[in-house]
Amino acid sequence: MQSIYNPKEIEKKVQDYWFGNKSYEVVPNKNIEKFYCLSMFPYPSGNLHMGHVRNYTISDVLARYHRMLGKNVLHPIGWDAFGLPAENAAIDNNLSPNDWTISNIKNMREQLKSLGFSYDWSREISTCSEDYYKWEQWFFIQLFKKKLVYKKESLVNWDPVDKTVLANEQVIDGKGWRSGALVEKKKISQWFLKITEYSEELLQELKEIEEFWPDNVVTMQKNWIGKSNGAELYFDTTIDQNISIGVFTTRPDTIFGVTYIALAADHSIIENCNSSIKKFSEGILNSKDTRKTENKEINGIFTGLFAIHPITKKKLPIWIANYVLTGYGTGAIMGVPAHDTRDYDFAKKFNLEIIKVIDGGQKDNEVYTGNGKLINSKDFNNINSELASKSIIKYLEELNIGKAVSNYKLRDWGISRQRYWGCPIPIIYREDGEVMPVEQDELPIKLPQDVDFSKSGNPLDNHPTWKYTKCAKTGLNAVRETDTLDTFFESSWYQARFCSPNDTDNMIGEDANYWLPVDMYIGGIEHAVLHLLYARFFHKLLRDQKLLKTNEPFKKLITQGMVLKDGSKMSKSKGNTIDPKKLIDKYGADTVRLFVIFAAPVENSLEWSDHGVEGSYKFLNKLWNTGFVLNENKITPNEISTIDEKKLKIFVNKAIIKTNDDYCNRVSLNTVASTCMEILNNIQKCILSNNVSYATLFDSYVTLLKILNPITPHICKEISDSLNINDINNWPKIDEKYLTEDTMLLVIQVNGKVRKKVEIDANLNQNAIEEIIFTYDEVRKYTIDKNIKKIIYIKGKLVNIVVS
Ligand code: ANZ
Repeated sequence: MQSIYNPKEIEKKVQDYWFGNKSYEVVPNKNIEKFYCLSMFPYPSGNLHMGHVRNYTISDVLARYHRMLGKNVLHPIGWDAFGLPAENAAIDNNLSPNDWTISNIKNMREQLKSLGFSYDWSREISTCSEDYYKWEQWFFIQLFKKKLVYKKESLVNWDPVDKTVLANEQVIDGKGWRSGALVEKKKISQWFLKITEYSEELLQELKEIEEFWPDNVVTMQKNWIGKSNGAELYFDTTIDQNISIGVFTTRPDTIFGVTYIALAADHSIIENCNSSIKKFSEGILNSKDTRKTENKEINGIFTGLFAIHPITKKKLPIWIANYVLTGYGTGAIMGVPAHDTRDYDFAKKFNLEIIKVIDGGQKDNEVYTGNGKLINSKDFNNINSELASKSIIKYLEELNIGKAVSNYKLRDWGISRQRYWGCPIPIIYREDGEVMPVEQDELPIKLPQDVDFSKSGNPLDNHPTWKYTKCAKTGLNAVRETDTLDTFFESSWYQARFCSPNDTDNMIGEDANYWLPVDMYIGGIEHAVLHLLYARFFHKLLRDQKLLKTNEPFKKLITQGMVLKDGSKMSKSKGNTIDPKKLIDKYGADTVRLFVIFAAPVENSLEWSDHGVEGSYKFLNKLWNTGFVLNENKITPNEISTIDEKKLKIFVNKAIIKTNDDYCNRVSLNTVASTCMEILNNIQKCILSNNVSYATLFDSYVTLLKILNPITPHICKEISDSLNINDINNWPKIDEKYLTEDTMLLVIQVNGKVRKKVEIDANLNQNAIEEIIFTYDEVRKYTIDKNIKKIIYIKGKLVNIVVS
């Protein structure tokens, strides 16, 4: 063993060994418990950043730990390789998005390797490869046949900077999630995936995982699905006997408080209105302001039309209001100003009647939105809100003018993008008007390579020849769909493809039923809604396609915190990034790994500290030096049994139990690292005091290496090779004997006089005790050169040396 820790040299050597031996390539084995550990795969932007390093170190540590328990661990990596940045880079630098992406992948692959991540590299996938997107096209066709994908003209969120449509999930506070531009409304024909058909399942099956997912993510999923229980009620109108207006309400108990009806700006009734009202509605629809209604100034217009209250038969004015959302519920509401804040504001602004029907002890002129006793509600007076809601629904159901319904906020997923660098949608528009999928044997529909990015708009649409084709069945002329798929489509099923990435006959092979669900999924909280919801949805689609057997893709989820510098997020735009590559060059991968694990609990944000990195490096040097010392000279005697020895054994054994719990149940990795630091300190103290046997020191050190092995695998392998430790990859065993501190106070007498009192191991036998007592100066002083006649030992209490 070399005397100096040289990470550069040993890390390269160890990595070559892992790679050369395919150490982390796995195949299914029904006799071994599996563990599928996955990090959210990276977008190949060019270089790894510290956020990647943190994310991938966490999953690598967990993968390595579970391997030490003897599990069959799948730990794959790949590239989420389609998307706008490649196209933008192509425009800026006159490069092909494909070349740009491939060269970025090459670079980042090397960086991942330099960190020693234990990936099964034989499973590497890239979503922009034809082998991958071919299956998306195949699946799109299956969904088309099942009518789970459809095209419709719709108002979309249009990002004027990226010149593309955005899904609702990609609009954050009215701005594009990538460009940050204020999102506009535009009407175009789009492909949609019917995620709404799975709303209830997406909600119900959360129950299978919510115990293992962070609470906030579960809540965000629930809120996004947004189930409301209520009723749909029908109001006749004075327009025509046959025209009624359906409203959705969560408060049927307030029916006697309805004083007007309000419609969303795209409601069909508006066709019956005059042109100035139609113009007003269009104004609302074209409003660029897509922010939530709460922030918008309330506005509306009276249509001149009336509805009839279903019970009181009173005439109710029909208004158009900007706070009634299009596409939610029925796009119409019953206005109850006394008990709904928005309705109250509206009624105040336009001088509409306010009728109090729920008594919750509120003052006059106060909106009360809670439950209470019904008043001014005829036969339903004095009944509690909840019961009244039920009775009123029942009453209206009997009259056939209402029914109980649930509504979901979740909207169908718009998957069309007017961009080049994505998966082409395998649809053709035939000259006879037929819209149909291509034949399966035409797949993949490849992206053309000769693309001109200098024109604005969709490069696929601009391509001179690509879109012109013929229908394979009829020979009729046709044009291809030039929209490509939203890149969230690719990241929704990669976890299943990793199970049989090279299968050329199936989208997902049988192996997926061995590996899935992912046992541990690690990624950023920014994916709490978008990616996780889509991936859950896809898993159910694939299950219903009989390709998978489980309901959920990710059993346990960990959302790691951000990496901060000086309190703010590390980002290129802030210019406060730390380049992982430079750090690895300077300190080695193990130091970087140890730092990101030790510096903070995985779910918390991690504040960057150069000092902390130095500290990690120092610790690894100390670890190395201790190994060197233990290897070179057996400093302490082999046969000795002291309190310190037992203390060290107890400490180490307890540490095994604690760190096992930290790794496995609590996923508290920073405390594993701190426990390792304590073990090393204890070992060093014992070496200095020279009163612990070599065997115990060595065993303790081996245990330390094993516990630390998942976090800093290079140094642990190199030291264990040097010290001939051959089971470094097995989790350490506990010695049950050393779990409790069992000591006694021994009184040592010489000829009946107390000469020393000492705390010693209660389990020592008489021989061991007789040996120990003569090591104390106080005892030796009275016994040296004396004739020892007898030693009397009273177990667990006292020893009397009789001398003459
Ligand atoms: C009458 C009422 C009285 C209401 C009351 C509330 C309180 P969630 O929980 O979000 O589902 N609503 C229905 N459709 C709407 C739309 N398209 N745009 C805006 N608001 C709409 O809310 C359901 C409630 O939101 C419904 O219950 C309706 O107002 C309103 F004291 O009906 B309520």
